[in-house]
Amino acid sequence: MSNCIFCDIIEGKIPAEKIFEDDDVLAFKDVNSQAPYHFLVIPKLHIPTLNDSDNAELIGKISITASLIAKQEGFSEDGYRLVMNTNKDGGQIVFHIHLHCLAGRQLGWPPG
Ligand code: DGP
Repeated sequence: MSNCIFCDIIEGKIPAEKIFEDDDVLAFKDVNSQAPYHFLVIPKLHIPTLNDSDNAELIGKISITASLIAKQEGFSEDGYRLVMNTNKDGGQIVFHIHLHCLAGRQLGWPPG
């Protein structure tokens, strides 16, 4: 997809600190980190928002990928937060579905 920064990362046109990649998903560090661990998991398929997909397998896979990385990185027991911002009120800035994984400190609730 042209004009999508995350598609450009998938295609290697923009550099990113990649954590995990397979045929379906890519995980990489968020450039604007909000926690000691802050990475994004995205599907390689361009889907603008959660409103645009009923692909349960792929949407589920990004969650499972985040949990596997949490185990691998050793913060699954202390815990983490998964967030998918959707559209204006959700604070979505990049319109290619992405799951934020935040961890490594006590996270506040409710979010601001
Ligand atoms: P959201 O508000 O949910 O759309 O968050 C988008 C996130 O994407 C934000 O936390 C910053 C991150 N981000 C934006 N552009 C880039 C980039 O070029 N590289 C990386 N690694 N992260 C990016």
